[in-house]
Amino acid sequence: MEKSLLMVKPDGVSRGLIGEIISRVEKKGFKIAAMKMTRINKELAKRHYREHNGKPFFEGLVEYITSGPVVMMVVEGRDTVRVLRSMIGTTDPKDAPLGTIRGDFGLDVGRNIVHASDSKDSAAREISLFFNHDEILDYEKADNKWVYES
Ligand code: DAT
Ligand code: MG
Repeated sequence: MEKSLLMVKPDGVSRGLIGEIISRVEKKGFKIAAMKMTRINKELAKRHYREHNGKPFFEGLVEYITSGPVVMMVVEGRDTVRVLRSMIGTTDPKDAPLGTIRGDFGLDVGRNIVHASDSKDSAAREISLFFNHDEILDYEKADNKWVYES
């Protein structure tokens, strides 16, 4: 099954949205294969967001993401990368559809609550940035036979 990295950013943690976000992921049928609360250091933040290095918002983005604890998850299921991106909504929460995490809870592109990998390649890179192999757990969810037809 496909894996993606989902992060509750410092604003999501501070605003008490961890449970809400985990709940949506679980209710959708996904498996949480790994999870931790941590504070990202500047170096790791810059590596994670390397594609944005040099953009006007880069420094602010690194400040924001390192400003407090985050909750990191490896989420596993069918088409996880694509489905999680649609569940979080577009980058600017003002434009994100209601029903998405960003659309329901945010108003500022610089405080958009969650991160989710945007491709399978990014997912593999980002997961290896934040998790060791032995932190990603292999177990079977009891509801799998109801979430998937086959
Ligand atoms: P996404 O997080 O939807 O993948 P992205 O990869 O384009 O979006 O940008 C990474 C983060 O950078 C995004 O979550 C919030 C911040 N960001 C992007 N564009 C921005 C902008 N124009 N002003 C301020 N922050 C921005
Ligand atoms: Mg991105």
